[in-house]
Amino acid sequence: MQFERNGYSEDTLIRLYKEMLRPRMIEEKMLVLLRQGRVSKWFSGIGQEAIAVGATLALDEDEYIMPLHRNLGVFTARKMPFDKLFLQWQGRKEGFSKGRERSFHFGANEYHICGMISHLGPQLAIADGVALAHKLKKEQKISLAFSGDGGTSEGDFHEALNVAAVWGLPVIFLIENNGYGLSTPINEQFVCEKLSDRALGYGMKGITIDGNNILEVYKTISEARKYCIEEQKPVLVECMTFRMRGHEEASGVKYVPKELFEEWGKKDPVKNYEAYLLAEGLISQADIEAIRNDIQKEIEDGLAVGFATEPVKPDTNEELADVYAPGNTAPIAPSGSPATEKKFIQAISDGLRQSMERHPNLVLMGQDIAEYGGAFKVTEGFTDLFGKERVRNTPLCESAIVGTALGLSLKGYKAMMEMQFADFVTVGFNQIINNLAKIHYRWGQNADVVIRMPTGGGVGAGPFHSQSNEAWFVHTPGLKVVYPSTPEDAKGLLTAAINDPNPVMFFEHKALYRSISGQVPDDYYTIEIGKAKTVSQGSDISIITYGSGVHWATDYAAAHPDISFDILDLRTLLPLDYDAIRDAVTRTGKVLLLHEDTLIGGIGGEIAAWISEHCFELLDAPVMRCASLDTPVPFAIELEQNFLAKGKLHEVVQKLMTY
Ligand SMILES: Cc1ncc(C[n+]2csc(CCOP(=O)(O)OP(=O)(O)O)c2C)c(N)n1
Repeated sequence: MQFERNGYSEDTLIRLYKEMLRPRMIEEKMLVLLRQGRVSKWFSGIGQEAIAVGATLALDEDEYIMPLHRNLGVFTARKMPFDKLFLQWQGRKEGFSKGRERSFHFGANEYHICGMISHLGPQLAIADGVALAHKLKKEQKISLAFSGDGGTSEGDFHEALNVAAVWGLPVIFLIENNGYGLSTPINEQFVCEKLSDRALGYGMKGITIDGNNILEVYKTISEARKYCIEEQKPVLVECMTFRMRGHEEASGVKYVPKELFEEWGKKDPVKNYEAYLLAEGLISQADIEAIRNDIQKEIEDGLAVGFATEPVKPDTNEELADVYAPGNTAPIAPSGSPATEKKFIQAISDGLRQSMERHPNLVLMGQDIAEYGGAFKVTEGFTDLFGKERVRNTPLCESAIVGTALGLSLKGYKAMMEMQFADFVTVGFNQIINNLAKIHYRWGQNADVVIRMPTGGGVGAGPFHSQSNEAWFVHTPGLKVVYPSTPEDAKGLLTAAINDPNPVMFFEHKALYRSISGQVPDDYYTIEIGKAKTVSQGSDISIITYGSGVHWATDYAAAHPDISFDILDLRTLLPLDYDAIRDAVTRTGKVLLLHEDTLIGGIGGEIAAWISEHCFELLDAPVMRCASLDTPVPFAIELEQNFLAKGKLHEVVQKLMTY
């Protein structure tokens, strides 16, 4: 192996050595503990240390890194104390994730490390968001995200690189090409000659280097960093290396030809670099011994701390409390200004505009939302008011934009993403469910993101522009799900969602956009998330509903004055307002749960279960549900009318009345 000194000082050369030796020695110890059953799972990076260490040391300490499961060297080079790392791997409360995460699936803001989720590819777009924050603040900084060779086959890889290229983001995408993705060799993963060739397709620079040569990695990443900052562009760096152990320790290496271990064993990054330093007279055997002894001591001390701590004692209240980030969410009343009659959609636009004025750190992203004003024109005129930096058209890539929103949040920004239609959330689903929703519980980072979801049917738009998919998100701890039915609520709940430091799925029924009007205070105000509203009090039947269901219920009640209806508008589906639900049950003893969503697995089932568990004595009849047909949403207007819950309302009301 050929090492080029490149004028690096002796200090730098020795530092690189020490930092490469630390993860090697820690891993060797972990493998012993693993065999003794004292550590549960281990993904080895032995043989790949030069990449994690060289890249980390080439960056400033306050530049975010998005590492993966073989990058212990990132964590150690950022000087995370070994004792705390060991506590983390043991699942102890004193680790980085209070025992909630395993192996390398954690991050820490003070070390500027964003922890991975198992799905690998989603890491990449988070780096886009961090880089966007740097760009907006005109900071001379970059972010760096890792991918394996296998991970490059994920759509997230393509989306993240494309967004970075189109937006001119200073990101280094670093591929560790170690020959295998679990057992799959690279010739079954991709057929381009080099993975760095893909850069050309995104209009960015790509380079392939020897990932086992620490000086080559350090120099390449240092230069790439400079390039990213000066040119405000991303770079793709492919580091050739080899996985010297199994995918994870339990899985073995039977499928890897022996010759490869021999060949790559000769290219060991630590031994070769050590030999170079010795040959150049930069280090002596005695120095090496001393360095090894120091690291050994650090490991032994850390293990002693780790073994002395007790297993975590579960505290259910704390577990539940950490699902959401704390924040001041007290409602803000309008300051007595007049109210104006506004359509539902104007109220949303109003709330968004006033939030942009109130929060200079709020960035809007979505397809066609800039000059065009969005598919429904919610952001029309916004670029004139706030500029294209803060009102951003995105390429067609929902997953990357949700990831970018999270990256912005890491840097203290707020992000609002407009899904063009709620149906398209499926292609951003993973980032929402697994990254946004879980990140605070996992390692204390909040996701200050609102996703606006134009939703629902009734407009003859067919199966992919009409769905009600709110229940998918209600089932995901960590999200808030808000669903207003009136213009006043739409504005006040949207401003509240943007204030809230947590991820909020904000549903806007498209059929209400221009059909519903109401008085909306002109001033900025917020309405508390998690509070339902009694639309009318009655004594015969309580209809518990939200969104378009509120209008169906009130229309039906107006047409049937002989029945005394109690109507509760939930407004927030997660967290639910159980007090208001109980009050509604108390008033009538007969409950009808109404939603446009289909029946099976809809939120009506959840509320019905809660009522039967907690309000059984208050009931005079079984809780009944009125929901749409369990089919996809059909196109033909006759079929759609047949599908929608509205058409069944009369039947269910009669059933309940005659019970
Ligand atoms: C979306 C997803 N699919 C499959 C897996 C299972 N899995 C975990 S790591 C891995 C291989 C990854 O290979 P590569 O990206 O080359 O990284 P390496 O493990 O070689 O460092 C697979 C298939 C996963 N974690 N996530």
